[in-house]
Amino acid sequence: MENFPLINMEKLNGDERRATMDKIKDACESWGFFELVNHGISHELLDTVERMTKEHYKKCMEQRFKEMVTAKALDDVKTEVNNVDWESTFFLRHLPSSNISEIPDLDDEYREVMRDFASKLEKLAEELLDLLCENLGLEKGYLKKALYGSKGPNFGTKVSNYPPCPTPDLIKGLRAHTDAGGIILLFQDDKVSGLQLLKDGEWIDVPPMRHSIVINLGDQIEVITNGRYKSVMHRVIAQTNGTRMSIASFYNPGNDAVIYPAEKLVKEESKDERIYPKFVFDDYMKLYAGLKFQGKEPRFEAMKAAKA
Ligand SMILES: O=C(O)CCC(=O)C(=O)O
Ligand SMILES: [Fe+2]
Repeated sequence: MENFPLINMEKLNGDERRATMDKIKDACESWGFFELVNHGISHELLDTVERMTKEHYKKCMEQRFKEMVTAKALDDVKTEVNNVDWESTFFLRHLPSSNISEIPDLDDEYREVMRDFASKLEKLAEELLDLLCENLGLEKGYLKKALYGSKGPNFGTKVSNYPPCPTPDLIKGLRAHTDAGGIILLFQDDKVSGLQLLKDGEWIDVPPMRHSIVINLGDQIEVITNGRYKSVMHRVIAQTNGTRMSIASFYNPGNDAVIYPAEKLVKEESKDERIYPKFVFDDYMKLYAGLKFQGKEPRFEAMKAAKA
């Protein structure tokens, strides 16, 4: 088994640029996931985000999670649970407009740190989209534009903690799914593991690594690249020991963005039998809300049927 793809972004500036671009290409084609180091976001900022997120969890979220577990009797399940996840989360929206000031229970300092973190991640996402364009033979800016719509992308952060779970074989931290959107940037706990991706029928751990950012591709990138790059199923296994922090930021199309395969990536001879539909992103999201934990194929099929 090959190793999980690790990309050192510093090498994009030197004579190893070509090899690094190839590594990104292979990761996009064969994994749908890769891990970045030397991504330009300072370790100091990452450490602050991690410390404050963990403090916030202890102070404001942990007790609430325990109460939810008791209320739903999840601490003593005997059979598999398929309708809840063993996670404690809250969501921050950054674009098209920020809601950080409206989220209750956050210290001003934490709000400020998360704003700063989000703006750095937004830049990193756009830099990555251009690297993907280069590898795909699309003009610079193509993917950003494809996701833009009339008001720019939806960009948001899901802050999660996965507390220790007595029955990880019966309840998932997060059930298997592909992400609906564009490109996802994940800052995960450097010690407590749990994230796995499905590759060639096998669940593979995404290894925790201090100060790294894990990237994965969503359904929209699969559609726009006409399937050259695929969104990949992933899940979180709850652990019996330790609370796992994960901060996933979703760089998604604008609500009214029209998503379809890039002309350049659709072969002349297969134009009559297009596999991927054309649709408005918001329509896809409405469907995703109810079908998240099923494969993406029924979603693509439904979008095709909706147009017909
Ligand atoms: O917590 C993680 O590592 C992954 C979260 C995730 O896949 C999601 O929220 O879509
Ligand atoms: Fe996900």
